[in-house]
Amino acid sequence: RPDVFTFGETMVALRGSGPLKLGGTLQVSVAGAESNVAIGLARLGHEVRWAGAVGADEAGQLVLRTLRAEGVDVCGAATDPEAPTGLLWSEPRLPDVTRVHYYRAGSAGSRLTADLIRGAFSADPPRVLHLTGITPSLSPTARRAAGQILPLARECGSLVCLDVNFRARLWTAAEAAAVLRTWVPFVDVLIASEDELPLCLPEGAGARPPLAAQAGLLLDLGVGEVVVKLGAAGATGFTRGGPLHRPAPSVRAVDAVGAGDAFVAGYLSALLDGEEPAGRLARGVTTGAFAVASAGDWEGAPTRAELGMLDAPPGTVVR
Ligand code: KDG
Repeated sequence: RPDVFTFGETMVALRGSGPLKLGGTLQVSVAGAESNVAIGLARLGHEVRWAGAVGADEAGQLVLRTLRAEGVDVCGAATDPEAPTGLLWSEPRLPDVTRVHYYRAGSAGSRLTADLIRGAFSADPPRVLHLTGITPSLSPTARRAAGQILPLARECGSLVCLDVNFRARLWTAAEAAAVLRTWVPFVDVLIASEDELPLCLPEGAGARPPLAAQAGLLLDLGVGEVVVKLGAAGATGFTRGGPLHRPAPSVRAVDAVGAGDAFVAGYLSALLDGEEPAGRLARGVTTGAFAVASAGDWEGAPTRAELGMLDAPPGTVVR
């Protein structure tokens, strides 16, 4: 069975080099939180299946060709003849501030259905199901697809990993919380940034208890591991065994977009290899650092042989 099954919307990504309103040249690639994770895992040698819908257009071909080229199984992907592939423009506005503009309302990816996702999952249930909080924000059908796969994953013995990935441009915090809270009982590994974690807490948990107390509430609800991504400060994992912190390797920051997805890929890779939480955090912050040090969401994801490269002193030439 595949190591990981994931699904969601993957779009064409157009990346400018400065303010978009000034024109200039764009670099064309693809982006989607779940497919970023899929590529990160495939580069590390894992067997990964991605499902989602693309339009019957050149942009959809670019998405599928890219995923295939990266070794991601797309046999569960569908082409929707009635809607276009979504589009994302990213604009590096300041050295450390990137603005993202979505053109995805009504896109093929947002119209993914429960039938499509159930079929792709059931064809060969994976060891790990990975999903994000972006998918339920896309449309009622996408929300149903994600909601229905959770009990199925439990039945099939797949471990469930959820990355909250709250996108304020797509829905409100109240809408997100109403959905994510109902998902928590099905989640084994819950990954979030510090500001996203409260979206998963039960109603009445108070405005914002301390981080360890938030994690404690989630562990009490049956989550096995709560992992909080802290950006340049690294990540902290909470399990019944207590908290564990791992600082991030320091790198020259080029583009932080995609770092969270890269972290998830590294974390799950180590989990699939049977590593303990400390080893999972260590690989997560390493793959996250690769993403920060490279342009693009997934392009800089390391292979297994490259994982040790961050330890090389500045000026190293590998011959
Ligand atoms: O995590 C990076 C993602 O934000 C990017 O790839 C696009 O999936 C995306 C989204 O919905 O923002």
